[in-house]
Amino acid sequence: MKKPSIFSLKIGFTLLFSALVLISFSKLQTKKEKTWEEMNASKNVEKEAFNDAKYGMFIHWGLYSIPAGVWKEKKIEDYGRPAVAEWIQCTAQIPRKEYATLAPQFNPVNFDADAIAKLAKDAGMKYLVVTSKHHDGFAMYDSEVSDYNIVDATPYKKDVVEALYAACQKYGIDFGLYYSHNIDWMDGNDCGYADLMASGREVNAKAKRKMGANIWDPSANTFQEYLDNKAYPQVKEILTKFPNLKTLWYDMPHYLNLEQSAKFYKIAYDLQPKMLVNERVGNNLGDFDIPGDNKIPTDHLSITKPWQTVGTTNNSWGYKSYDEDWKSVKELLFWLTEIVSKGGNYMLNIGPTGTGDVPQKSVDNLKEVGAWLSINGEAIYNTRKWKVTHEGPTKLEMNGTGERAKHKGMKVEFSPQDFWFTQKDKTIYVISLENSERNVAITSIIKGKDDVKSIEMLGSNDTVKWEQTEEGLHLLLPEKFPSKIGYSLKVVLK
Ligand code: JFZ
Repeated sequence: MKKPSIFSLKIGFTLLFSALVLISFSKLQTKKEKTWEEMNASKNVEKEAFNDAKYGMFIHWGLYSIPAGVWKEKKIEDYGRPAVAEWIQCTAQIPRKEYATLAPQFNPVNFDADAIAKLAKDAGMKYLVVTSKHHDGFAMYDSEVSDYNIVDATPYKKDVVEALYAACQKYGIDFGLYYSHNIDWMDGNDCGYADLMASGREVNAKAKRKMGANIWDPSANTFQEYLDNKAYPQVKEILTKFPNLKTLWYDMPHYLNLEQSAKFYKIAYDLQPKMLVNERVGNNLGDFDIPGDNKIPTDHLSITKPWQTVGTTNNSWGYKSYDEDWKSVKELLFWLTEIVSKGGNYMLNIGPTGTGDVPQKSVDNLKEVGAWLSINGEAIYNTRKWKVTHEGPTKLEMNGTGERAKHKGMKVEFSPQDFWFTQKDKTIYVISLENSERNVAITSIIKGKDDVKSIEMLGSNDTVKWEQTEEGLHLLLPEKFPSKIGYSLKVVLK
């Protein structure tokens, strides 16, 4: 057989070499970092599922549940603001070593993860988010990164996040974690305040007030060392220990720069690419927005991302021993209905006590709302906002935790002419929170614009009598109402 000439060998090697270069370059290309837009856009299915879920449980639980709003016999309000119980270390400026003496006292023997997950289920909640580490820096899971955690630093020695994670899987409740990535009063130094001021970046009012920074007893390490040695590694470890999360709920990002927020987002994406990250990752890098705590947005039409309002069952996230100002069932139904009619999600908080009990009023009210949802849930879950969110005489604005606390013992009354709307395909759901009248008129569903084919009351087999004109719908409702509070109509359009 004729030997190949030098020339053809050279050609062969050149072709082989260029093929290798091309392959490695294309590999590099595929390795090219994804942009935030690409990572965010890859979660559209999960965003739709988030928009379908509508209602979930938030849990704030930690060392702060022991003092429960009181430090050295003085209420948190008498130290200043914020007055929510989980801020006690900051508001009362408790030195790190002194606050850490709570850890050996933490022995929540009454904690029952199964009961809490079942409560979420019975409450009609579709997901649950629990504080894995709040601003005090104490981890409620078995952390390898820091011994300042419930397994290594308390007599209880059990991983409550793991227990809740397993219980939620048992009841089919989607699971998420809260992580305070910027503020950490044990190890976070000044939570980046000095870096922020040195950077010359635009500083908002909260940042000017050093809101949330540990300025009374900061840790000796730098903020960057906190990020590198605690925050980034802990986020990686919770996303590795709990591999099937639906959402990661970062909080209070105000001092973080774009690069730091982007790193927190990327860590989440690389470990759980289908998990949604909330806007408090910072610098507008969230997959879903949070209009504010206990805040129902009035500008919901300008919110382009999926969004979620978080709310307390009284006026504190962490358990506060003397806060008995519980939202009534009717008020909770108002929050849920108003938020869902505007296209949002409602995540409602419980604050277990230092012994692991859930306040009974929270349990009772959540179960009542769950009973309402077992009849009216079709008007809430899997719906989207309609062109009209609400009609009627009652206008109720909810503008934040502090705001509501001023309306002590808030009474919410509505008229039988107050209606909220949701939509699914060619069906409009009409929700009322009063059932004192059988003769009602709905002016937003007009003949010639939204012609009605049929109307039924959810949970009832009785006939709804109706007539539609250019002025709207005139109805005679059945004598019996399926729910104690209000009712829902399923209005199918032609
Ligand atoms: C934060 C935390 O500080 C608080 O302890 C709790 O965890 C809550 C859910 O989140 O509080 C906030 C954060 C942001 C706003 C208000 C309270 N905000 O932007 O209006």
